[in-house]
Formats: sequence, structure tokens, C-alpha cells
Amino acid sequence: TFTPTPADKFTFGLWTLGNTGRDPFGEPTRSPLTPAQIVDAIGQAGGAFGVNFHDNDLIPLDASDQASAQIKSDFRKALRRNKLKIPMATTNLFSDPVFKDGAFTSNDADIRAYAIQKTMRAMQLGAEFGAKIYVMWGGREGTESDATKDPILAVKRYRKAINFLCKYNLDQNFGFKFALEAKANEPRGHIYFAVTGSYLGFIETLDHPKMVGVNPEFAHENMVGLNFVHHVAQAIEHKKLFHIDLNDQVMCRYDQDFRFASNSYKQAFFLVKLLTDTQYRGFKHFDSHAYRQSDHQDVIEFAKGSMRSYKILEYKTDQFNKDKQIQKLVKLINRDNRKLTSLTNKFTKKNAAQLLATNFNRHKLAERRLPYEELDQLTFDLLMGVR
Ligand code: GLT
Ligand code: MN
Ligand code: MN
Ligand code: MN
Repeated sequence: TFTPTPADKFTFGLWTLGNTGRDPFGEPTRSPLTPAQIVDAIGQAGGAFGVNFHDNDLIPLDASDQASAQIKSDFRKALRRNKLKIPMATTNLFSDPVFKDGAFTSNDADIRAYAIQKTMRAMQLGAEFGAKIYVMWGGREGTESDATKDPILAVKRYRKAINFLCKYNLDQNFGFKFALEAKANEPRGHIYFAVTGSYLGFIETLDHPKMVGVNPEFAHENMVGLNFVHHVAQAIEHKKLFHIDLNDQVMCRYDQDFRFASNSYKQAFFLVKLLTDTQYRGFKHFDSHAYRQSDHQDVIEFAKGSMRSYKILEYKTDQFNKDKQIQKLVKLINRDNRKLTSLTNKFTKKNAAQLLATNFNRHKLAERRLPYEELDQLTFDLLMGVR
């Protein structure tokens, strides 16, 4: 059975099941739900671990103290009755007109300070609900014309903001791990830190690099035609995969936020295989929404389907790893040579001299079989369920 349980650590955002189907060309197609109603919907889908939110998904920007106390109490009750937790929180630094030219990288010092203040308050809110992962997606940090902003200053401003917030995290004992999320464009013409790899480089320049990792999103690398699996792999190898946003997208199209694995079956499979084989233990957040045509009932199907597809691909991973014919090929294409590996593993003058003196028959090496067609077809057969 492919029924999810909280042990799978699947999560949804208030903004994902709460999506009303509005797009740049059309009005909403679904009535808005309150945060408590969205929690009930996630509960109805069944088996999720928790719910994530932006500060203003929960508390509207200009809510009175009384109104926000009421929202919080309704939200808390909904979480309790659906046995859902809040693993991750984040800040909306992109919707309000004040952020039209960026938040941490704005050219206006007042706006930069306001963005940091807004994040501090959102961290308080996230901490109040027990979140331990704090996502930073700089959707408005970028340009349409590079006449308008200095890209080097932008990096420095972003670094200052993150350093400040890391210190605030320590000062308040929140215990957050920050997860930076890259995207190359939309809503800006060009967003700074365009891909996950940009953040992997940036993080090492921070005051508290251990506190900061990445939150790669399937669609964000695919929007610009890149291999998402490779980006996630590098994040894992750097021990920086703190969180992951799962959805789908036709390569190089507009920001689609399709249901996970609804379009790119093969890439989704290799992603789940990567996460399973490397025993990723973090949260798997479905940052996606139902088609604009869906009604509220179909939104529940969307949520169920997201988790179900992940579980199916987990099962396929297990099949792949146990398939004798596939594993025989995997073994065949990975050839070891202990003597040569020990020479190249570590530089010493002696190893270098021995390597230089080694004779390689490159024609013979080139003739070694790589039956990749056979392996890829077996993968296809397995995914299509005919194996
Ligand atoms: C927005 C964006 C996502 C980010 C969210 C966090 S908001 O929906 O498209 O990729 O993860 O700010
Ligand atoms: Mn996104
Ligand atoms: Mn995302
Ligand atoms: Mn998107």
C-alpha cells in the first residue's frame, strides 16, 4: 500500500492547499479558506506530518492584536484536531508593494531594515508554533535591468541580512536552521542566487555557515532547464540539504507548481531514489498547488496524489535496488582498480611518480562495455510496471 504516515515527514504549506487558482491572467477559481480550514483539508488528505506557513499566510499584514489572537487560537485547535505540526516557517518578502524592488537587497536602507525586522517577527511567530526550519526565498531580490542595482552590493547586503538573522536566532535561542531557496526568475526578470549551487557557494562566506543550508525546489531548477537531481546531490554531499520543496514543471516554461511527479516521472524517480539511497531524514514539502480547474474536493485528491506518487517512487527505488539484472549491469559499469585508486587517492611524490610511469592502453579502455541503453530500458520497463 502507498498510504502515507507522519513517519514519511510529508508537509504542505498554507499557501499550497490554500491556493485559490488565481494567476496573472485570471481571477480565483476557488473560494479562499481560513488557515484552520486549510489545516482541516490537509488532515482530510491524511498521513501528512505538518503544515508550513509564511507570516502573512497566518496573520494578515494589518491584522489587529485581537484578530491575530483569534486566528492563532483557531489555527492551534485545527492543528490539534488533525494531529499536525509546524516544522517550517518563512517570511513573505515578496507580496507587498514595499518589496517591489527587493527586501534584503533593496536599494533603500529603510526597506532593507524593515525586511529584517519583518523576518525577526516572523521567526518569533514560527518559533511560537515550534518550527525548527526557517526558509528564505528571496523572490523579489533581483532586477529587470542591471542599470538599477549593483549586483556585488546585492550579495553583500544579502550576506549582512543573513548574518544578522543568524545572530538573532542564537540570541533568542530559537534553534532554527535556515534553508535558502534559489530560483532564477519569476516574479523578477532575474533573481539573484539563481540556482541551488549559487547558495552552496554563498553559505561558506557567512558568519555561521553551519546554521545555514538550502531548500532546493524541483520546479526552480527545471524552469531553467537544469537537472534538479544533480543540484540536490551536491547539496547532500555538502551536508546542506536542510529541506526540500517537491513539485513539478514542464522544463523551461512559466512557474507551474504542478503536483509532484505529474510531469517528469523519470526525474522524479531519480530524485526519490537519491533521497532514499542517501537516507534523507528531513521534511518533504509539497510546494505546489492543484490545477486551476480543480474544486476543493479535487484539491484533496491533489494532496493525496502528491504523497502517493512519492511512496510509489520509493517502492520503485526498492525494486530497482533489488532487481538482479539491473544490479548486475550497475556492477559491470563500475570498475575498480585498487592499485591505481590508491595512487590517485592521495598525492605523494612517490604516488605521482608511479602514476606518471604507468602505461595505459586507452584503446582497450575505450572498448570496455557500457550497456547504458540496456540499463535505461530496464529502468523504463520498471517504471512502467511491466517488469
Ligand atoms: C512561493 C514560492 C516558493 C517558496 C515559498 C517560500 S513562497 O510560493 O514559489 O517556491 O518556497 O517563500
Ligand atoms: Mn516555487
Ligand atoms: Mn518553494
Ligand atoms: Mn512555483
